[in-house]
Amino acid sequence: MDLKALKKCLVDGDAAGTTAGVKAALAEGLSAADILGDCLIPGMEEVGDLFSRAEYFVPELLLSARAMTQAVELLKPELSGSGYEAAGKVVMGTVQGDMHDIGKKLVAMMLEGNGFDVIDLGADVPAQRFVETARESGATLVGLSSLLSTTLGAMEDTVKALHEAGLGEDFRVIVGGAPVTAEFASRIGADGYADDASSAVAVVKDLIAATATNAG
Ligand code: B1M
Repeated sequence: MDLKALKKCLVDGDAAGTTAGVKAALAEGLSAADILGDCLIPGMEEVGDLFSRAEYFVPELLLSARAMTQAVELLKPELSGSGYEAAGKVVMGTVQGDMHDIGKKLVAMMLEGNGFDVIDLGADVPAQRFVETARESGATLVGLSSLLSTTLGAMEDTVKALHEAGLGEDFRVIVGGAPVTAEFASRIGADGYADDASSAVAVVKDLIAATATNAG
């Protein structure tokens, strides 16, 4: 499979070509992580660069996003294995005002693949919905995603609402997304920060292990 051709399909917003390319790459034995890391994620970065240079506009972003979403769905079975006991329950979502959900979906899939039970609330999620879902489900960890610098305030408000909701001593919040930094995460009182999906899994595991150690 020519990964350059696959990347071009994604950048061109050709969903049929992208899904056919992903199927061919999987059939040739490439791993989901390699297809994502060497081809699809750099492809979306290129789409963002084209948008920044005003060569692409929102319709082109939407076409590439649709192709990426379909590709990610195809990779889901490999990213999220099944059949083992849940390592913990996590609520995930993109904060209010922000419609970007591809990166958050990837984080959710990687967590599922590592044995976590994930409740994915989608995008544009109000703070109170995170609070209510965490309370009703008994999840001990919430993951918040933001892709817009204009929704970092909603992320801060959501972290505050979750910490003020009295969800228990073991409750933790992690944050991530392109404009989020470790410094910002710590300033708004988040318990963890990760800059990509695989480090998010490591951070979630560490936070849950630390609360289990403290409890023991
Ligand atoms: Co928009 N958009 N977009 N967009 N978009 C960006 C984010 C932008 C950087 C493009 C640019 O200008 N270069 C820019 C934001 C600038 C800023 O605020 N700093 C931007 C803009 C401006 C906008 C609009 C305002 C455009 C407009 O209407 N004028 C508008 C906003 C709408 C809204 O949300 N209210 C808008 C709309 C859209 C679409 C709807 C068309 C579409 C999203 C479709 C969808 O998600 N279903 C879209 C897209 C596709 C993008 C780009 C091109 C690609 C985003 C993406 O999917 N990346 C993006 C440019 C870019 O990122 N280079 C852009 C691939 C994905 C795998 O990466 O999401 O970063 P990412 O996730 C990573 C990490 O960030 C991390 O792990 C993931 C996997 O490694 N991560 C976490 C994410 N969440 C995490 C949570 C964690 C841990 C890690 O813990 C909980």
